[in-house]
Amino acid sequence: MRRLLQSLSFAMLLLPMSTMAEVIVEDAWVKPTIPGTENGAGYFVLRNLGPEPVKLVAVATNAARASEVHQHTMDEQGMMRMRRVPELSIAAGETVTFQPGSYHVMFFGVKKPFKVGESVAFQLQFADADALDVVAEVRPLK
Ligand SMILES: [Cu+2]
Repeated sequence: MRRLLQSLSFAMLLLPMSTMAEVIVEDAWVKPTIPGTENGAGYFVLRNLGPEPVKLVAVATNAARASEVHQHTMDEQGMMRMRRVPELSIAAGETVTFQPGSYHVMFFGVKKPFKVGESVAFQLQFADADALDVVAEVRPLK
């Protein structure tokens, strides 16, 4: 029994969770903050290349007082609203695009204005994969 436990834990050392989950971020950018406002938004393409689903559960940054994953939705009156997404599941092989009018990272209380040409660093945190550090370029809205 003891030997079985030892070989089990050895096998687990050889196969850490982080080698199973493989999530990548591409094309990260944030829009410039509007003068006089203190909220910002960030966008990117999130790809789950691994064989297991992953769950995005938090965003951390030093560039703002708080940051959250948000989704834009249409309400019954046809108005665009946004709501916080506490957990975003990404299936194996799935790509989720964060873009204006859809998913975005919301920055509350930016510490200094986001200006075109500068960059904003943040970290995506997953329930079941290693955190991803992202550096997003500030780009004008097209
Ligand atoms: Cu938002």
